[in-house]
Amino acid sequence: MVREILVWPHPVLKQKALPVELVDDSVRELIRDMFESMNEAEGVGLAAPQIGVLKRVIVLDTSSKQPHLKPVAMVNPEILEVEGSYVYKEGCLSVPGEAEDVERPAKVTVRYLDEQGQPQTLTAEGLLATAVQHETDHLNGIMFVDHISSLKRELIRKRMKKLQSYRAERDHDEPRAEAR
Ligand code: QAP
Ligand code: CO
Repeated sequence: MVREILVWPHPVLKQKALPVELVDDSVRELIRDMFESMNEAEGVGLAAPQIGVLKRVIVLDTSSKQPHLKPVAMVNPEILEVEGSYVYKEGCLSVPGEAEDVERPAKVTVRYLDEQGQPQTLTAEGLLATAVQHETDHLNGIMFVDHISSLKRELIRKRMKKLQSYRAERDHDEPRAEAR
């Protein structure tokens, strides 16, 4: 089922997600919903808090730009090692229409549980390395806009407020007074 993606600065996006105790059918259903929601929105990554679920689960699919890589779901991901530096113009499905340069390590080694609950270790470079870091940030309440200047962040905050009020009106809700 495609789920609604929360728009920053929704308060849930500031919260820390909880570890998954057991990878059971409910977690596999969550993963399926996350893939469906990410694919519908044409994203390369999605974290559970973005659909309002405060669990440590992320999905990634950079195969459009890294054709040798397959979509992957990670439960309780932990970045063990990082190396180098890489700048990528990042976006986020929770910050629609915005993109800004973010510098992060170029290469990461991440340990996680797969959909069967089996521990896995993956070393990623390029877009996938950026995506792993962007999505694990979400599990700690960190957004890519927390990595840019406060001036840019506040401009984006204003545009998100306008977008939200436009959407509310379109959906026949009341526009928020301060955004009118
Ligand atoms: C995170 O972001 C990411 O504004 C995933 O209008 C970003 O999939 C990982 C998207 C960059 C690595 C590098 C954003 C789609 C998708 C938008 C996304 C939009 C439509 C963002
Ligand atoms: Co994001």
